[in-house]
Amino acid sequence: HATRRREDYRVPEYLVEEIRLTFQLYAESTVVTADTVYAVNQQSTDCTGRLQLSGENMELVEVRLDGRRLEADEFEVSAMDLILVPGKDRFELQVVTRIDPVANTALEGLYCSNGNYCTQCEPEGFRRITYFPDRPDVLARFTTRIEGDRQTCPVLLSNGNLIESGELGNGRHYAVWQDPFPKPCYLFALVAGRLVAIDDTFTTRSGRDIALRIFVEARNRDLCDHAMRSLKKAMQWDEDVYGLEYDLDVFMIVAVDDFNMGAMENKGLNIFNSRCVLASPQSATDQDFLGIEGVVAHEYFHNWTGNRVTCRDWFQLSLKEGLTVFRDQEFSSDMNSRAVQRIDDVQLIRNFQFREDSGPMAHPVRPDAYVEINNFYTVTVYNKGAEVIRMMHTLLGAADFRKGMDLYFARHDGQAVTCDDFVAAMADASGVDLGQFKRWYSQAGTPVVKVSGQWLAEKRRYVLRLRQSCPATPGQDGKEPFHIPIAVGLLDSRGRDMLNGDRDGTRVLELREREQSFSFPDIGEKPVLSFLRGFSAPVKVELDQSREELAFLLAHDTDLFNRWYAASKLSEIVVMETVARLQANAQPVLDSDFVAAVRANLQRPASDKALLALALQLPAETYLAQQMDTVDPVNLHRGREFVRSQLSSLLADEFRRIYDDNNEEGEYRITPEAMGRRSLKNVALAYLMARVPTDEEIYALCCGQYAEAGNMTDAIAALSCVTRIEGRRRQEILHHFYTRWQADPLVLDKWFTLQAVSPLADTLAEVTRLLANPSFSMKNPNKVRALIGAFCSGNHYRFHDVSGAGYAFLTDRIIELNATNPQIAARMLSPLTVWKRYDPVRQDLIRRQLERILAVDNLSGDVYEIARKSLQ
Ligand code: DPP
Ligand code: ZN
Repeated sequence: HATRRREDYRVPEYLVEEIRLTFQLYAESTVVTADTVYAVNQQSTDCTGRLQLSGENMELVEVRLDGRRLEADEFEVSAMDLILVPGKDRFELQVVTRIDPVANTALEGLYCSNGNYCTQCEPEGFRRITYFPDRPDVLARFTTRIEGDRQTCPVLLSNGNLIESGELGNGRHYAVWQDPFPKPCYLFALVAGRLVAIDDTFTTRSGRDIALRIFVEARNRDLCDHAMRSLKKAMQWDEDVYGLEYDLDVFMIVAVDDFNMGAMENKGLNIFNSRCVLASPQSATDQDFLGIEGVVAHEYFHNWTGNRVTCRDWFQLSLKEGLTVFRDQEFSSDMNSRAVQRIDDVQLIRNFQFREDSGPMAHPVRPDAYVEINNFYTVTVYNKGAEVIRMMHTLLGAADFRKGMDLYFARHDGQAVTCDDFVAAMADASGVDLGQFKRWYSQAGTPVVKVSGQWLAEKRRYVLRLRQSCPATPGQDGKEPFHIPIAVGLLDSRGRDMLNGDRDGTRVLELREREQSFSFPDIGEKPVLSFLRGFSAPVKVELDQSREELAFLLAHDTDLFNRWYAASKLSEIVVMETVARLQANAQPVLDSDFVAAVRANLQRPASDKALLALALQLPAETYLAQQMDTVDPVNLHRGREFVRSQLSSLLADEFRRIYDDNNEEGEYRITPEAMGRRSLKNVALAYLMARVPTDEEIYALCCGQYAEAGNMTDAIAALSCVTRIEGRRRQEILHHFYTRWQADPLVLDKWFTLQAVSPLADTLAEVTRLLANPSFSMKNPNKVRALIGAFCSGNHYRFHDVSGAGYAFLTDRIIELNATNPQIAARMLSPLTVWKRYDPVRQDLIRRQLERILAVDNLSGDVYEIARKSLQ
């Protein structure tokens, strides 16, 4: 398993002028003929004369150079590549390969899902289709001819425009697609199968009509409206906000059930995990609706940030992903509640990215080395990458940021470029010096900012002292200081902003030194500090604020994000205090000031119900675990549950009133207001159901909600409360749900997950039994994530059972998946990677499982890399 390094980048020795592909589709034996025109790259200084093409898992049928069939001694072929010496500067190579899409369980390259053909080529799947320079800096014009059976494959699709189609006899037909835009092969796509299309159109601002088509299996025909609406909104938004128009005449989305990722931005032919397309109020939750809108937009936005301007090499992945995540987050903020969107995005950073950044897989937003690039489609590259773009947006301001984007496209349209090129465009367009800022791309780890504030009464001055540091990460011992935008506000005793910053009461400080002070004149009373408003940088904050101050911020901060932050910080302090008492074998007690603050929050008229719902939720165990020196899963769970059940009893009347006030469900709508109301109601229900012992009337209320729910959000909310409580009725209601939704794999994913995250004692036994359920399949990544992923990553308490049974269970599954789908196997490893954070007994149990994984024969590079780094 070789390591690749960013510093070893060389420009390609040969470029591709065009490629003509012919696919003769047969289930177990598809023949691919690739006619490719190569020419020596004038920029290249390597003159080896060797043409080295990547290729894996295929049978090579024949190779022709300018029409002449090459003898076996005229090329070298290995398990990884094909090498020949063409002896000329420009030539046409024909490569014929044979592949088996049915046997392809890795879901990379060409494979079958429910009998339909589809492809996934990012990052390195094209090399499983034909021998080719499979790297993003080789851009080519593609023409694709597909031949297939008319009965089983009435629909034949590829990138670009359909230029020809017709009959072949023998019940077969063909279609030829041509993509006018040169692209790297990772953006190639082919789809063939029995699909139906949902059609619409979008007129661009220059007046071109674009045909929009979503292809699904016939049974899903009625589930595409939301995705189509989302697509049109995204197209409009990209024109309005960035002046970016779509460039082909047709834009297609295809939904498939078996897919490793969420979706893929292939030029003009996006392929989606059906989870990110299909929705109806009966079968999808509000979160699903929001997720679909976000992913549809994300893939659409890639057309400019990713496709028109692409990456030079895979170390630059965040160039397109960080930027495109930032764009989809902003889109969703404009379509829905900005504050709620921000809180959701920050929770992802705090719960998962911070954990990655402090563990053995910590890597910079622009990694320096990898064994398997699939392992670097991470929360760091994507979500921290988006935070890095967001910080530039904050430092430059919206207008200059837009100028930077315009310059980036003007300079680089049609090119494969680097993160440095992007930052250079931003710096040149704005005049802002981003030299120090670029450390966000090269240094891993989460910076810590220590804060102390002092009000000098006689000088009427407030002084803020900030100190930054960043812990060592693998391969990076010392770190240079970061350039950190810190948005702050100061509130007076009535909760009014005291600063006249550029953005109503908020000032953005630029922390560049290890230690720096900022002084605020004309502060006539002792202010309450509202720090890191809107989470203006992905850092950990060390700031001693009293519970009174936090309660004050929760009630008054003009920055809605920071109100939520204060609520979350307050709950964190109270839960961790309870955990500490449990660890000391002391009786836990709930802080009455905390209860009073929550009560006041419940009694205040809620202007934004979704925000209130978020403020009421206690931080997740995966987040709280990071706050412990040695993670103690049992007391962590007990402490958090104690706080939940205490709030439930002490505030039962308030929660009941909130539930009743928000229970009216007229016609189902997915507006931010309606979603906010549902989430507040369901948070109240969850608290009511958290009372120990269960209140019978409430239990009946919850079952009633399940039985009468007209939408999946309410049904799942009720079901999820019931699955946390042992008993016969739990079995009945789970059985009812299963029977009702047996034919809908996406809904069954929810059913698997609910059982996997249950805190009940026999959850692992139940999860193990569910592996044998006829609706479960280890071949389907959604099912693996819904059951195994949910248990191991979403059930911290039961997964970390001190018997080690959870660890052994996961290891067995990883070893199984290693042989069929290495990408998914490697993903599943993540809860084991942070083993050093646990006690010696658990450490030892996990380490032995990691060693067991490393001893497996034919271990994939994907799994090897993560297991190996975890043990180092
Ligand atoms: N499908 C992945 C995404 O869009 C990889 N490009 O983020
Ligand atoms: Zn993406």
